[in-house]
Amino acid sequence: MPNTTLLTPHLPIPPPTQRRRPGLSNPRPTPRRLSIRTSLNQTPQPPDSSLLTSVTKLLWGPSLPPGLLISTVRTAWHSTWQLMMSQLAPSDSSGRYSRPSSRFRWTNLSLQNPTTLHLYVGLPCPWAHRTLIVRALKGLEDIVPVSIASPGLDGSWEFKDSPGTDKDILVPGADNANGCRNLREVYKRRRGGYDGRSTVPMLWDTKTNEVICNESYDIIELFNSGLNGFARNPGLDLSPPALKGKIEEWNRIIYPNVNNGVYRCGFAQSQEAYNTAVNELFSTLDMLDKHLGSSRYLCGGKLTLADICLFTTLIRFDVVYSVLFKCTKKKLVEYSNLHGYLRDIYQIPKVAATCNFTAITEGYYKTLFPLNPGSIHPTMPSCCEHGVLSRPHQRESLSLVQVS
Ligand SMILES: N[C@@H](CCC(=O)N[C@@H](CS)C(=O)NCC(=O)O)C(=O)O
Repeated sequence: MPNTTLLTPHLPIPPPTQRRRPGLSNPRPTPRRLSIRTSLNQTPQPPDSSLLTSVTKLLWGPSLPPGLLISTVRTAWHSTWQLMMSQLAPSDSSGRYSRPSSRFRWTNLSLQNPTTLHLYVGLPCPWAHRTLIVRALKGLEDIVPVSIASPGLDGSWEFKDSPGTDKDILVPGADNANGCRNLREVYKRRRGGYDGRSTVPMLWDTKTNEVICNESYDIIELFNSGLNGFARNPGLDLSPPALKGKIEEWNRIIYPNVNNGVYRCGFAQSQEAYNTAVNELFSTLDMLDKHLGSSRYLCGGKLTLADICLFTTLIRFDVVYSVLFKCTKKKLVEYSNLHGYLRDIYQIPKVAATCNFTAITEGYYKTLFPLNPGSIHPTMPSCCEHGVLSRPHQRESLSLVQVS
C-alpha cells in the first residue's frame, strides 16, 4: 500500500453536470475545486450524465466525438494520471517505482521494557501482515496488543470508534493505545513530533510515547527472538542461526522481485519499467515454483521468516496483484507447487485468522484511485476462498527430503 496521503494538490476540474430539480429548468453549475486527496479514496457517485449525453448526441449523433476532442481528453487524463502517480508512488526518471525507506529502524533484537509495546497495523498491507503472523505464531498477543486501522477517505490509516470484534478473523477497530482517530495523530504524539509518512506496521512504546520501529523486517526479527521471555511459544525459532545465511539469500531475491516486485509492476510509470518488473517477477516465481517442488519451505523442512515474507505477497496475488497491478503473465493458482505451499502456510493454526480478504480487497481496489478510477471491486476468484485454501496440500512428505 502506498502513500496516498501525499496527494495534497488541488486541481481545478470542470463543474459537474447538475441534477435537474423541479422548477429549475436551467441550472447554473457552480465552479468548484476538488481535492485529489479526497477524491482518491471516495467511491465516486455516478454523475447525472443525461445533459452531457443529449449534447453529445446532438453534436455528433451516434458516432464518437471528433478526434481532436478525444485526443485532448486523452492528453489531459494522461497528465492528471502522471501527476497522481508521481505522488502516489515515487519513481525514477525512467518511470521505475522506488519505495521510500523506513524512517524508524530497530536492529538491537531486544528491548529493555517489552511490557509497554503496542503494534499498529492495517489488514490490506502485506508488510504489516508479516508482523501479525509472527506475533500469532510466537504467542505474543497478550504482551503486544494490536490496533488495526483501515484506509480512510483522505488516504491515511484511520481507526474506528469502537473495538472491532470477530472471533474468527482480525478486523479493523479503534486505537486501543492512544485513542487517536488516525495513525498520523499517533506518529505526531512522539517526542519531537513527526511529519513524514505514517506507515504500518508501526511498533509503539506506550510508556515513552515513542515510535520504536516502522520497518516490518526489524519487527518480525524482534518478535521472533527478542521477546521469548514473554512469548507463549518461545521454542519456535523462525530464524535459527544455522539458516540465517539461507534466509538472507532468499530475502535478497524475493524482496526486490516479488514483495516489492508486484508494486514495481503496479506503480510502473513507463512501459519499459513495467516490462522489466513483470519479467523479473515471473522469472522469480518460475524459479520458486521449481524449488518448492522438492522443498517444503524455502530453506528446507522448517518454516522461516523468509516464508512468512513470501506468503503475505502470494496470498494477495490472484485477488489483487494479478488484476490491479497487472501481474498477468500467470495466475498464482497455475503454479501448482507455489499454490500448495501457499495452502500449507495458510493452514498453519492461527494464520488464516490474519487473512481478511474483504479488508484486503477493499483496501486496494477502493484506495488506489489512480489504478482503479471507477473503484469497481472485481469478483474474487474461487481459488482465493477459504474453502479452497483449506484443501489438502500434501506437502508434509517434502519435509523429509534433505535439501542442500
Ligand atoms: N518498508 C516498510 C513498508 C511499509 C509500507 O509501505 N506500508 C504502507 C502500507 S502497505 C503504508 O502504510 N503506507 C502509507 C503511507 O505511505 O502513507 C515495511 O516493510 O514496513
